[in-house]
Amino acid sequence: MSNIEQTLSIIKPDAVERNLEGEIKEMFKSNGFQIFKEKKIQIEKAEAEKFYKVHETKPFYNDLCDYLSSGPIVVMILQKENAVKANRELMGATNPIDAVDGTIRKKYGISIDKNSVHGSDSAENAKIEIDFFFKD
Ligand code: IDP
Ligand code: MG
Repeated sequence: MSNIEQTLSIIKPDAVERNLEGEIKEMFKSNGFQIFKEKKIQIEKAEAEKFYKVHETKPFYNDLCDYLSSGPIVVMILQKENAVKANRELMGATNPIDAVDGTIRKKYGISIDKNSVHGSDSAENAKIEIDFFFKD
């Protein structure tokens, strides 16, 4: 049975800053994702705090929110069969050191905090995150 899904992807400031937007989008497209919607924005720290609220008790929360709001990002709705899981696989592990060959984080990630991309971790969170950036 077909299960076309949408998931939220973000090209994070470290990757936008290194002009990797085009190459990363090409990786999504060549792996069968359709970029359904996209926009390049810079968010306020307060918005980053809201977006990453699930991590508010973590020691890295403040730095994470400073970082996500530190420069332009590209937010995208990606569409594909089982897009949530497929995107997590293409992104690779949170820490680029642990990411396997062929993944975006292996290829472009600098460190656990500057790991180039965000991707929703469940279908439920994908809906919440898509609404967060694209509901208007
Ligand atoms: P994910 O991005 O692979 O879903 P999460 O555990 O949801 O990883 O963490 C969100 C983001 O927080 C990560 O992408 C990374 O940028 C940052 N992060 C996660 N763990 C650490 C850490 O131990 N130190 C610093 N930053 C972290
Ligand atoms: Mg996550």
